[in-house]
Amino acid sequence: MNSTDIATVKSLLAKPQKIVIIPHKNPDGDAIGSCLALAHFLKATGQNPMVIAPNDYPKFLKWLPSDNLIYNFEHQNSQSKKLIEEATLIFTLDFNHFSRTGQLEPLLAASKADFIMIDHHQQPDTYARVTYSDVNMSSTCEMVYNFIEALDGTDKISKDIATCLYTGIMTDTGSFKYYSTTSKTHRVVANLIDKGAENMTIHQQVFDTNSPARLHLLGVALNNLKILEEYNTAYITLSQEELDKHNYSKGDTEGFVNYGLTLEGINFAVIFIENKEEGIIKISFRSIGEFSVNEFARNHFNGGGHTNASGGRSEVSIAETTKYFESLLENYKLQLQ
Ligand SMILES: [Mn+2]
Repeated sequence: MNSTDIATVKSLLAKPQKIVIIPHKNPDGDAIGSCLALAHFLKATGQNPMVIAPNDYPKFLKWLPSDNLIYNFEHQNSQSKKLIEEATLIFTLDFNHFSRTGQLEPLLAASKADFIMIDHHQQPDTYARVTYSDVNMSSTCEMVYNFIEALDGTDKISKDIATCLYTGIMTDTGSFKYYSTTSKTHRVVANLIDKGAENMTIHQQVFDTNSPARLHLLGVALNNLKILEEYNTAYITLSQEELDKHNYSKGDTEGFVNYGLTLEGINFAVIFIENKEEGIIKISFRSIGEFSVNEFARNHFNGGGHTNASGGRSEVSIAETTKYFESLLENYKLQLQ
């Protein structure tokens, strides 16, 4: 953030505001972690913020210190609507276009509130009064740490805030191994541990609380893995029937896509997951190196994200989707080497 932005934020927060904080739809660890951390921080400064998630978040994040600061728009619909309509200041975290919020989009578009965007995705929209966007950042949580630091607020970082921020940085960096993980990221994380984040416990809460059904579903996913050596590509499919058979619940397939990248020589990994209720195939893309899955998802699958991690969707069957996907690879053969 530049000094003008910092001054603007300081003056906005110098008076009592009606604040809501919004993560993207299907919020992940970084989205929920950053929103809750910011909510706890703003509360510590005397504000009274509320997080409104467009829909539910995964079980492996439910242990985060939320202190009833979070509404699920699908469950607390009228309360959430009212809060957004009355808001004077709206933070949008870990996304940069209203369309990423699903059903919240028309409410946000109609709002007269001042917007503050904190986000690390590419090609940010221009709706915010203050846009803190940096695509080189590991995570929105690292940016929220910087944001708090810019407001001279690090002494207000409680154990709860540190825990939320640590969780988001850990999940968005693949446990500190992705390209975007810098020495600065590690310094922030070290400070968060000093502020009380219990790194080992957080890791266990997120990664070591599998149900037997989830591990069996992973077995199915790995069994379905298809390797296209010619294109240094591997992909996984999961049908609705396979999900149902293993009592699928939200978040169960988190991280499955990454297994493709653990194969030697594979630079591009994809997972196609059928969602009968929404009538779509949900797709996650991951890459190693310079091949941009952000552009790939934008160009072919109605999505986007980061250079090495993105998402998209398809409205035809899994079989048709993967056939189309395979047909695209010839054009990218060189880039995928
Ligand atoms: Mn993120």
